Amino acid sequence: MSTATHDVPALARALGIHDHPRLVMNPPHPEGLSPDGTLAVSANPATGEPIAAVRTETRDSLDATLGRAHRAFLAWRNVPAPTRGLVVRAIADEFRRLKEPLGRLVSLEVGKILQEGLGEVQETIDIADYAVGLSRQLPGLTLPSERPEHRLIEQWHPLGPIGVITAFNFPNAVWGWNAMLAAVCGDTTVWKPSLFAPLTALATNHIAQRVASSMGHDDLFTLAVGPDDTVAKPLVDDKRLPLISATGSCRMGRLVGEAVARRLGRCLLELGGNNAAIIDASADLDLAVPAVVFGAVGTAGQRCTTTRRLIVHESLADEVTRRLVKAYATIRIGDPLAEGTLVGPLISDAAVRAFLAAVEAAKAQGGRLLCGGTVARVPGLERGRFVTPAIIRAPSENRLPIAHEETFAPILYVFTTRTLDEAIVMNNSADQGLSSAIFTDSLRNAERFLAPAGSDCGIANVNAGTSGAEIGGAFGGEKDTGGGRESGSDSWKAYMRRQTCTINHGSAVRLAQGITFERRDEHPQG
Ligand code: UN1
Repeated sequence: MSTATHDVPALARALGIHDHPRLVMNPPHPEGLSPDGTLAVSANPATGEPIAAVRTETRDSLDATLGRAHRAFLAWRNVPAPTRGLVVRAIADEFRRLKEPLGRLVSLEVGKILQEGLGEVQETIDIADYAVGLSRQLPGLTLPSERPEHRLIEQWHPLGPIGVITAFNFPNAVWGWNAMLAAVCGDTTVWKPSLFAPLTALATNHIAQRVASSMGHDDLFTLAVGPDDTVAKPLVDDKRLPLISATGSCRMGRLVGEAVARRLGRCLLELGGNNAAIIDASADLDLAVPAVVFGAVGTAGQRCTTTRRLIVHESLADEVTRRLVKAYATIRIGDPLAEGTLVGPLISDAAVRAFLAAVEAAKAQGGRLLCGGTVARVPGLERGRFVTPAIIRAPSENRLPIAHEETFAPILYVFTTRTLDEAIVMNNSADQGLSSAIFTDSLRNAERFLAPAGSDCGIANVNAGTSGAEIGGAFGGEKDTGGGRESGSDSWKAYMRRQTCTINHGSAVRLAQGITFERRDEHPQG
């Protein structure tokens, strides 16, 4: 293990936050919120040791932050979109330059392996590039007017400061999806990050704002670190934020959704997933098995797109589980920054407890534990939150109630089916509807999976796993996943307000629907 990779002061210097007024090195408290609530202490989940802390907001400072974000919006909305794109382009370049230290910080703070930490920063670079292209588009429509000498158009205007609430597992990229689109759309952002990842948030936000300020635009990106009652709740309730974009649990999403609906604001919710992959009788197992392994154990099972359920044709079930168990046996669990590690720690001791409890529940419900399901001992990292990824085969009648719960950990429940119809019903039986996949060499089965009566999820892949979406498509899901769409395609529309304009270039008043509104008894035209 190289010490340089764990050197937080060096990372802070590389990222330009070493003298940030909100950063506190060597915090005098264990991880979590300090007793007086003024510090969010971040820990390395591979060691349990605090690494640094970020000063939290007070009610007053939060109000001031919102005021600054709002004032910045009033100016930013008037900057031409392609000029806004130039700022985002410069931000993308800075993230390119700092990809390595920022990716390391992500790994250090939330425990994902370095490849995935770097991949996450790349995802922010990708969405920023996408946003730059969009800054020359943001297209409205011209529609045919029913009236002579009239024109009917739709245009898109900036919406306002956007509240962004993110989870620990993508502490950089999910902000990127929101903030980079918001910026080209003419909006500013106020970001409340997870208390598990305040350092990544401080660095990420600072990098973007430093670039924007150097180009003359202050307060485009603001950060509000703190617990839910002093930060998230006031954001969610604040009318100055016309849109709240929130990523996290279904429970959190319900609270946010209700509160924002009460003030008739807009919500963009990206909540949990209980994603399944189907392997049909024709599937190429050399392709399917590695894809399922990445989907199930990547990011230690802590993606909202993680493969949690595997639905296998009965003719292949034994072979698939045999190959999976063999593949799991080769997975190196350990320091996420060490070369060769594939599975890092879970985020917290509570996550480890939830993992163990789910495994116990599955066994009590008749599930057969094929491998893993224990705490993993990693030499030199005894206080790390490591577990051995579990594969659990459901009993023959496929009844396994625990599989309906999203445990944010690497547990793969395996079910067997006889027909594709049965498999699709099972895929769709989850409360959530985020991601899904089918592995098949049958064109007909692939198309049936994608047809209206097929997968009910926001993401449906063929011969590609449930996780690891590119930024170019819209990202999000149905049912308890919350219905929001972020990232690519036309997700930008959520960050703008639509205006429909009727322009009369004639000299007569002409009413729609053929209405005449005058005393003479005339027939309407057309
Ligand atoms: C999340 O887990 O909240 O598709 C986001 C993926 C990533 C994003 C996951 N691109 O797995």
